[in-house]
Amino acid sequence: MTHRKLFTSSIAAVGIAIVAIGAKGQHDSAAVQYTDFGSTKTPAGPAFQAEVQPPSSARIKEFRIPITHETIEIADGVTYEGWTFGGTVPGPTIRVREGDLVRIKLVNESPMPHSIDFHSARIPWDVAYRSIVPGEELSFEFTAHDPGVYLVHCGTPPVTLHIMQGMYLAIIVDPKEGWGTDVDKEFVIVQSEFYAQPNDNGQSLQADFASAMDKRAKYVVFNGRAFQYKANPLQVDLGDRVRFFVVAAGPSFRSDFHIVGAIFDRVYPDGNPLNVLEGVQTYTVPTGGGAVFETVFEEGASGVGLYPFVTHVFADAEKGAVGLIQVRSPVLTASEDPANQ
Ligand SMILES: [Cu+2]
Repeated sequence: MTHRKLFTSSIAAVGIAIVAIGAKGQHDSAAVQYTDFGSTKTPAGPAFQAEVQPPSSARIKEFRIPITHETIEIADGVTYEGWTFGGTVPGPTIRVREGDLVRIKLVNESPMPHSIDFHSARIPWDVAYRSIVPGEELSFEFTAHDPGVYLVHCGTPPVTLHIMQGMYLAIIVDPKEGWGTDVDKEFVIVQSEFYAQPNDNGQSLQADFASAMDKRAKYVVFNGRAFQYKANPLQVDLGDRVRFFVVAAGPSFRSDFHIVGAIFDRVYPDGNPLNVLEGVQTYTVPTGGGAVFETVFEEGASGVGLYPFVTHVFADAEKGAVGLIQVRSPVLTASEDPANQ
């Protein structure tokens, strides 16, 4: 699929508003893109939408991020009393370009104090990342100077609790000159873990802080739910170059990211293309870090078939951090054609 098709569908899908300012015909760089994550929730069923679209050309990007407390599904049929940015766990992926001005409006619609910490911003912690009380709003802005893929999380103490409750998301800052390759599909994978125990009414699970302090996770997940991409594989076509933006939200586990049956021809630690590794089997994304991974699925080299992606810390993969990529041929081969069965 081409970039252009992807971009067109993204505009329709997320319902963002691009508001031109200044004279008619002015270049896109004089536009403001406004996204309200209270009204554009990331689809979470049947699996959290992992595929992401390129950033718009607007040089100013504004995001309204509501904080809410929600009952979320963290494994098949297992619900959890979580805390969210934008109503989902993880929260919505934010995507901007290097040099963009990013304006954040955080709105606390929950019954307790929370905050937000952007690893992509160079900004005073005591001003931008302070906790806000129920009903309070906080606005700040930063210029996205540093390309990469970063963790965004709640930093209100105890931070372990606020992260394990689900308060994290990924922000992608695309390099000014692009990533250097043309990809056909891009996916965001946020790894995190849940520490859970039954709640008082026995309906849902709730936080188990003692387990969190012992690092005894109940589930380790990609994009908020155990095994969701095993049931609903990520779909790519034969011949596709695929880029993965991987973030390890923790609160305490890293991600040793690996695709069974594939090799990454490039990995950018922290997502900065100045850091480039070639020919990588497994790369560790540290807790609180991110990395960009690229591979090609082509005939004779990771061709048509199924490819598990895991954290190669297998005790964590057994708890849910495993998914599948399905590589399909746009044209059926003789053995796949039902007419030949
Ligand atoms: Cu919080």
